Amino acid sequence: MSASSGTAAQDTTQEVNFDGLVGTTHNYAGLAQGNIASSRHEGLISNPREAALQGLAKMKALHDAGYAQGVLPPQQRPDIEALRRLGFVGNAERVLTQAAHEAPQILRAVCSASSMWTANAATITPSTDAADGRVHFTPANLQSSYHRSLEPETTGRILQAIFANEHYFAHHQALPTTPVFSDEGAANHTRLCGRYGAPGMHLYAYGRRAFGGGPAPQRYPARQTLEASQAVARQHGVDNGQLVFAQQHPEAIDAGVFHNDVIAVGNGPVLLYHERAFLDEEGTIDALRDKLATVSGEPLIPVRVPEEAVSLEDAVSTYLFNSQLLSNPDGNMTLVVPGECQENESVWHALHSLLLDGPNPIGEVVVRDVKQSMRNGGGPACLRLRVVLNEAERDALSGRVLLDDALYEELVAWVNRHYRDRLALEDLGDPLLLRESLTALDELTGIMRLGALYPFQRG
Ligand code: SUG
Repeated sequence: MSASSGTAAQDTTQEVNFDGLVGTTHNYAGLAQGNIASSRHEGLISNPREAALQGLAKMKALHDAGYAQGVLPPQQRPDIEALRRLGFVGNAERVLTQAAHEAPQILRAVCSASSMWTANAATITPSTDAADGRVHFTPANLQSSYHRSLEPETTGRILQAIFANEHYFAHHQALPTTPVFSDEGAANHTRLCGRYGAPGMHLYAYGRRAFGGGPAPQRYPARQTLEASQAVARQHGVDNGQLVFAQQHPEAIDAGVFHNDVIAVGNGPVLLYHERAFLDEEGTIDALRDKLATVSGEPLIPVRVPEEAVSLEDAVSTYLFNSQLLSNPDGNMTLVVPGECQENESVWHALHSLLLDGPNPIGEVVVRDVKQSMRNGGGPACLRLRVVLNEAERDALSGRVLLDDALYEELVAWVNRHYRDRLALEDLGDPLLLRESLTALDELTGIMRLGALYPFQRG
């Protein structure tokens, strides 16, 4: 495994994957409707330390292979301010113990470590594709679920702290928090291109239209609306010629594909997808082919996985498509898949026969164990937010957020110092857990040089 920044010698643009550090309260609360793994594992004892170390090990492996790797800090959980907003009063410990007694379901939600899945943190447009030549950020409102709707405010603050230089970076408010503009961020957005530094094509996948009706899933919620995707593209000033909006197959959502990144992944000119990812497969692929050719001169390389090779059910249980597809200097690509793919015979076979031996640039498969996250429906691709940056933009980053050996060692030691290796739902109301979490976060902002990020640090 080894990485590249593109083929043109003068192009310094790279994709930087910003992974979310798993928080101290990582647990299995069964909070996410339509996410089969989350429902299936409700009540399981979690291991926050192992979860955080698995995430860091993935980051380190990609860093060692030469890919640019970033880190995003977790959010403050338990979210005491969220409980106060719901009428719990007194000091933090009282608020916590009262919630544990009176509203254990709400307590679960305000303890979720769901900010680890940074593919849902925001949608990003690289400077090459934005009208004003800056990198644009819109935090996802995540309004489909209460526990995730607690994230956008802090997400915005974290992104603004890291991408602070206004000359290079532009930040937007999250879309209005209402079902019409339901937005789950980059998990439903894929940029296709030739070189990273050349203009690209933006595929926005949505689950339903808010206005005008049309097909929609029957069983599970569609978490992204067309109207939300259009608004984000408009905020970022992306030209119409660079946009394709495609509806997810409602049957896929009803089979547990709650985000498009559970059923498709793209990188460069390659789109790896399951035949039931999109409602109109042919129309979507044709539109992508035409627009990519016009925008970049690059032929689209669709890699289609048919139902007969991998069923929707296997795609959802193994997260084959929730892989990271990464570019290498020799023009080949590496696919980073979760361990579950290796455990499923038909998926493992398809990986070799269709992908590795097929007519496409995927030349290597790397298996990573992120089981603690997978049990909540978060694979390798959920754990990272892709930000395409040129050299000047990378130099303009604030804080210590690009992984190197020293930062990795410090973060591993920090996890080992502060994280529990066992957490049951009954432990969430433990005032000690709150104290441990705040101590850990306070130390983390020091390690990452991010200043006072969290409400408890701001008074
Ligand atoms: O929003 N799970 C997350 C998983 C997000 C995965 N992200 C991407 N596909 N990009 C969700 O469904 C479960 C939390 C719990 O049940 O404890 C949860 O929120």
